[in-house]
Amino acid sequence: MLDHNLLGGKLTRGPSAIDSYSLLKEGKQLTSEEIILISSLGWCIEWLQGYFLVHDDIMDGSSKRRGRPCWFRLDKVGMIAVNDGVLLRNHIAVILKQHFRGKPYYVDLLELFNEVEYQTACGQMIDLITTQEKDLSKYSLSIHGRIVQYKTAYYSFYLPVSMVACALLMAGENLDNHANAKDILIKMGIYFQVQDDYLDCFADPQVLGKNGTDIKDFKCSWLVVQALERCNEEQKKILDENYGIDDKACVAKIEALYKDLKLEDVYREYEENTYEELINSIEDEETKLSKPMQAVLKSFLEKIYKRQK
Ligand code: GPP
Ligand code: MG
Ligand code: MG
Ligand code: MG
Repeated sequence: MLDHNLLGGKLTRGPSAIDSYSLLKEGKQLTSEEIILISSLGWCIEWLQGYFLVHDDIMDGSSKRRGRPCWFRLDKVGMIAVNDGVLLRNHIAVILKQHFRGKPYYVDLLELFNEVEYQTACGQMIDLITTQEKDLSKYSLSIHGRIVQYKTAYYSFYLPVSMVACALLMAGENLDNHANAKDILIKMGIYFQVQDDYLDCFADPQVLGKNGTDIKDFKCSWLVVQALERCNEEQKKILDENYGIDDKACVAKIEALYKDLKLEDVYREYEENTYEELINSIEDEETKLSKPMQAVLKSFLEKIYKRQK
């Protein structure tokens, strides 16, 4: 179960904790204890991610993940996957207890994981109930932003930096208040999920390691929101009649509509503008970020800019 659900992904979140810690220590050599502690924290995010994905794939009715069948799709697994997700989630507490029980920031770490899991589950809730209502008139950029801020940005971007900041602050390092970085991290998380929504339809499934499900699932994806803003009456009819129907021909009609509306170009422009805006706000004097924190944020941004999977 662990081999299937913890390995084989991009590992963007776990190692970013270690990179961030090194950058914030400004090149000072890490002790072997620090390396073990920060690596354990990095792995906690990967276990959290493993748990989210096992459950998310059931909820989204997905078939592939990381180039393999989703865990619940295996004959020997099925709905046992629900409990496996709970086990993955509970091991975060096991890891934290093993390595951090005696540290002054132990409770802060536990609270951080609880808070972020709660935010993610709230995002997942809005993501799912909007698909039940099947009402395209409710889909807009602002509801999309709300869903993705909660379901993705907190755990993928705010969590790694907060975790590292927590370990550093409590270890007595003189770190600037990372609250200023929070807005930027959330914006980056939204950008990351817009990429995920785009790739769901436009990426090669072989490269992506998963098949798109957003169209058949009636998701409030960035693509459908852009389509709604640009379609004429005839195209709106295609959306109304085919979006959210689990049928290859209906999905193909939506994909063709996205191509007609040139959403690939719209996305490319969004990506360029967002990248530039993020770099500007990281470097903006008004944001009052220290040079090491700027380096952390830039390294996150470079990792995701123009990603293909
Ligand atoms: C990504 O959405 C969001 C998550 C993986 C959070 C799941 C939260 C839970 C509480 C289970 P997505 O469905 O677009 O991701 P993907 O495209 O990888 O399936
Ligand atoms: Mg989902
Ligand atoms: Mg999903
Ligand atoms: Mg997705």
